[in-house]
Amino acid sequence: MNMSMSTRRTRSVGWTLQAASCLLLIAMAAPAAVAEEAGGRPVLWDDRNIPESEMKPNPFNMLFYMYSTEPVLDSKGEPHQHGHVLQWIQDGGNGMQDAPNPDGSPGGDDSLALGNFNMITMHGLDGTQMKEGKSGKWYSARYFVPTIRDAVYYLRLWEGDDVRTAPYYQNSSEYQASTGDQGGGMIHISPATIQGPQEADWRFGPSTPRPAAKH
Ligand SMILES: [Ca+2]
Repeated sequence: MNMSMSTRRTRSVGWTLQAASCLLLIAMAAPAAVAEEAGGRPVLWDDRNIPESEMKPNPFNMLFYMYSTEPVLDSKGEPHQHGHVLQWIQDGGNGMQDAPNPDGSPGGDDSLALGNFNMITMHGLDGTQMKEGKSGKWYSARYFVPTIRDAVYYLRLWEGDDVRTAPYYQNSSEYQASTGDQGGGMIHISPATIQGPQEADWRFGPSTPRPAAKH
């Protein structure tokens, strides 16, 4: 990577951080929206208004921003299409990325994250959110604010815009964070390691077919 590319990338990530801050302020003033439910947890999108019922203060002073600066490749070896979706998943305690349920919800002891969002739409990384394109890059439109003190999280990227029908998924496999522990497919977010903003650049493992529905 040459210097100009590096500078551009740094500016791009800086821009998205500013955009995320603006969106956070807008969201705080926006009217309530209806949340879906999945496995007993509300489905909250990073780029949509937060329902008033889910608006909570930042109890543990943790802000977590996430993205992929390298293209994530799909089952065909091509960059993922914009509009594909990612789940931000909380491990239930067994330390494993359990396979999803046939309906696309987190399986095993896992569940969607508790906080201000748990679903992310891939929009590319450069400039405004782009609905068209196949960059395989994404960023969270907001900082994640967890509403529990300690938990371990991971990402699941689906090859489609609906977790109920997307044919393949990929789990996060590695990350690079600004501080705290480094690497692995799962990250521990806790006041002991994060105070204020932190960010992580994620990579993903191989494509896996979605589990078949049981009859
Ligand atoms: Ca688990």
